[in-house]
Amino acid sequence: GRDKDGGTGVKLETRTKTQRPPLYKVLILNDDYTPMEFVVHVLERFFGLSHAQAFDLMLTVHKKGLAVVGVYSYEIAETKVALVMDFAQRHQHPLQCTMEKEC
Ligand code: TYC
Repeated sequence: GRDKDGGTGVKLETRTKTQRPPLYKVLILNDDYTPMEFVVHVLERFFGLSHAQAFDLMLTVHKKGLAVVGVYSYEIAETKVALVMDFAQRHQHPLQCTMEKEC
Protein backbone atom coordinates (compact mmCIF):
# COMPACT_ATOMS: atom_id res chain seq x y z
CA GLY A 1 0.00 0.00 0.00
CA ARG A 2 0.90 3.69 -0.26
CA ASP A 3 3.00 5.44 2.42
CA LYS A 4 3.33 2.46 4.78
CA ASP A 5 7.06 2.99 4.93
CA GLY A 6 7.18 6.21 6.94
CA GLY A 7 9.02 7.81 4.05
CA THR A 8 11.97 5.42 4.00
CA GLY A 9 11.06 3.93 0.60
CA VAL A 10 11.43 0.43 2.06
CA LYS A 11 8.72 -2.07 1.14
CA LEU A 12 7.10 -3.22 4.39
CA GLU A 13 4.12 -5.20 3.09
CA THR A 14 4.32 -8.70 1.73
CA ARG A 15 2.08 -10.26 -0.92
CA THR A 16 -0.95 -12.13 0.46
CA LYS A 17 -2.42 -13.35 -2.88
CA THR A 18 -1.26 -16.95 -3.31
CA GLN A 19 -0.65 -18.12 -6.87
CA ARG A 20 -2.36 -21.43 -7.72
CA PRO A 21 -1.88 -23.27 -11.02
CA PRO A 22 -4.95 -23.07 -13.30
CA LEU A 23 -7.11 -26.20 -13.50
CA TYR A 24 -8.61 -27.71 -16.64
CA LYS A 25 -11.88 -29.63 -17.03
CA VAL A 26 -11.72 -32.75 -19.19
CA LEU A 27 -15.00 -33.34 -21.06
CA ILE A 28 -16.43 -36.31 -22.92
CA LEU A 29 -18.88 -35.61 -25.78
CA ASN A 30 -21.81 -37.72 -26.89
CA ASP A 31 -22.07 -39.17 -30.39
CA ASP A 32 -24.43 -41.61 -32.11
CA TYR A 33 -21.95 -44.43 -32.80
CA THR A 34 -19.58 -45.13 -29.91
CA PRO A 35 -20.92 -48.13 -27.97
CA MET A 36 -22.05 -47.39 -24.41
CA GLU A 37 -19.82 -50.19 -23.04
CA PHE A 38 -16.78 -48.63 -24.70
CA VAL A 39 -17.43 -45.26 -23.00
CA VAL A 40 -17.90 -47.01 -19.65
CA HIS A 41 -14.57 -48.77 -20.17
CA VAL A 42 -12.82 -45.47 -21.04
CA LEU A 43 -14.15 -43.81 -17.90
CA GLU A 44 -12.99 -46.72 -15.71
CA ARG A 45 -9.59 -47.06 -17.37
CA PHE A 46 -8.52 -43.42 -17.78
CA PHE A 47 -10.46 -41.59 -15.08
CA GLY A 48 -10.38 -44.08 -12.21
CA LEU A 49 -14.13 -44.40 -11.87
CA SER A 50 -15.88 -47.48 -10.48
CA HIS A 51 -18.07 -49.40 -12.93
CA ALA A 52 -21.24 -47.91 -11.37
CA GLN A 53 -19.84 -44.34 -11.45
CA ALA A 54 -18.67 -44.83 -15.04
CA PHE A 55 -22.04 -46.20 -16.13
CA ASP A 56 -23.94 -43.28 -14.53
CA LEU A 57 -21.59 -40.68 -16.08
CA MET A 58 -21.82 -42.34 -19.51
CA LEU A 59 -25.64 -42.11 -19.29
CA THR A 60 -25.36 -38.42 -18.32
CA VAL A 61 -23.23 -37.77 -21.43
CA HIS A 62 -25.65 -39.81 -23.58
CA LYS A 63 -28.64 -37.77 -22.33
CA LYS A 64 -27.11 -34.27 -21.93
CA GLY A 65 -24.55 -34.27 -24.75
CA LEU A 66 -21.42 -33.84 -22.65
CA ALA A 67 -20.08 -33.98 -19.10
CA VAL A 68 -16.99 -33.08 -17.11
CA VAL A 69 -15.19 -36.33 -16.28
CA GLY A 70 -12.32 -34.83 -14.27
CA VAL A 71 -10.40 -31.68 -13.34
CA TYR A 72 -6.61 -31.65 -13.58
CA SER A 73 -3.49 -29.53 -14.10
CA TYR A 74 -2.80 -28.60 -17.75
CA GLU A 75 -0.24 -31.36 -18.27
CA ILE A 76 -2.38 -34.16 -16.78
CA ALA A 77 -5.53 -32.99 -18.64
CA GLU A 78 -3.60 -32.82 -21.94
CA THR A 79 -2.29 -36.37 -21.39
CA LYS A 80 -5.76 -37.77 -20.55
CA VAL A 81 -7.26 -36.19 -23.70
CA ALA A 82 -4.47 -37.59 -25.88
CA LEU A 83 -4.75 -41.09 -24.37
CA VAL A 84 -8.56 -41.20 -24.78
CA MET A 85 -8.47 -39.85 -28.35
CA ASP A 86 -5.79 -42.38 -29.30
CA PHE A 87 -7.65 -45.27 -27.65
CA ALA A 88 -10.94 -44.33 -29.40
CA GLN A 89 -9.21 -43.94 -32.77
CA ARG A 90 -7.45 -47.31 -32.43
CA HIS A 91 -10.88 -48.91 -31.84
CA GLN A 92 -12.38 -46.89 -34.71
CA HIS A 93 -14.93 -45.10 -32.54
CA PRO A 94 -15.69 -41.38 -33.05
CA LEU A 95 -15.65 -40.62 -29.29
CA GLN A 96 -14.45 -37.06 -28.61
CA CYS A 97 -12.60 -35.91 -25.50
CA THR A 98 -11.58 -32.29 -24.95
CA MET A 99 -10.36 -29.91 -22.23
CA GLU A 100 -11.19 -26.37 -21.18
CA LYS A 101 -9.77 -23.98 -18.62
CA GLU A 102 -11.76 -23.77 -15.40
CA CYS A 103 -13.00 -20.16 -14.64
N1 TYC B 1 -24.81 -42.21 -27.67
C1 TYC B 1 -24.03 -43.43 -27.71
C2 TYC B 1 -24.95 -44.60 -28.10
O1 TYC B 1 -26.15 -44.47 -28.06
C3 TYC B 1 -23.38 -43.74 -26.36
C4 TYC B 1 -22.39 -42.72 -25.96
C5 TYC B 1 -22.37 -42.21 -24.66
C6 TYC B 1 -21.43 -42.24 -26.88
C7 TYC B 1 -21.45 -41.29 -24.25
C8 TYC B 1 -20.49 -41.30 -26.47
O2 TYC B 1 -19.57 -39.91 -24.78
C9 TYC B 1 -20.50 -40.83 -25.18
N2 TYC B 1 -24.36 -45.73 -28.46
